[in-house]
Amino acid sequence: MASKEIKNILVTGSVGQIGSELTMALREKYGAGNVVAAGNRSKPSDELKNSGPFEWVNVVDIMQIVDVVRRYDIDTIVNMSALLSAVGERNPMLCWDVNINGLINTLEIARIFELNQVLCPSSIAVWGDYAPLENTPQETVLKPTTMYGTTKVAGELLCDYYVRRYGVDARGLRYPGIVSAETLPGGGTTDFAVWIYYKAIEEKKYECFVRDDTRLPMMYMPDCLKATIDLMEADFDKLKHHGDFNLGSMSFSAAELAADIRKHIPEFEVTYVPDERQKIADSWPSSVDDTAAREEWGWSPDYDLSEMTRDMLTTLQKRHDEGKLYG
Ligand code: AKB
Repeated sequence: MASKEIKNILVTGSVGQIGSELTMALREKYGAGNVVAAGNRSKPSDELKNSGPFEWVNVVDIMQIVDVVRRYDIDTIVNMSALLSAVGERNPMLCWDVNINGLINTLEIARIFELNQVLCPSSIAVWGDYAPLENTPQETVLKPTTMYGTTKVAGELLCDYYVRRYGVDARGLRYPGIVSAETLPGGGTTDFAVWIYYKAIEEKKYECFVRDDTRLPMMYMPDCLKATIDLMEADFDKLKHHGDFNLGSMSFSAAELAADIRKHIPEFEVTYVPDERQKIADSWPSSVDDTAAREEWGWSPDYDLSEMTRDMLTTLQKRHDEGKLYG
């Protein structure tokens, strides 16, 4: 089955940390009018709302998605709607509903309307008990300990099922923690790696909710956007995997991250007060083997920790000086 041309894209969850920047990157590439941003409850930024079409869509209601697909002649859906790991543990039923029913609605629409492609991100949260947590292989035991991880495993399996059973072009990648300076993350375990930069600029101190030796795979937003768009544009015939590509970039502990920030802000102080998110972080890998992504669609990251830190601090300091650190 050859890849079909991407023309009109719907991004659900476009108000979130990744969705907001991905929508803007897709608008740049495919034309602002051809990328519909959809949100559910959170208020979209002026940039998102004014730079192209914006629609309110609750992914759990299939007819709301159908309506937008018909009106805008959508051929590709990027399903970024999800409850993340920490917030998912506080409301497991809602997490299942949004992450799974939202995804299967999208896949069903792709099947019925013969869409060109569906992309649904997965996460390092698919791993847990029994998986090797160093250089975690592409193929290994998937026994997550959270509802979020459970929905991500089920989501990967659903994508692969729709590829095999119906010939739907469904793709997905296992995002590490994503660090970015535009939209704050909401409800994840890796959020500390974003907050630490904001607090370094704002208060020169941060109380971190995981232990100092907590080492997780992370990625800077420009690499996340590159990976997502590269996978969307990859030749389907060259893909052996579909919904579950491991995606590596950098790994660091919370203490190493703090030390890197201290190279720019020597007085920066971090205290470590682990909460319920520590258990989630402990169940996730510290690094992943992304050979399949490198071989099948040419993945290669650009940023390391020191480049990311320099860029994050420069961007946030500028916004702070203009009195709009939080937008
Ligand atoms: C989370 O922390 O829940 C997310 C993720 C790694 O999928 N950022």
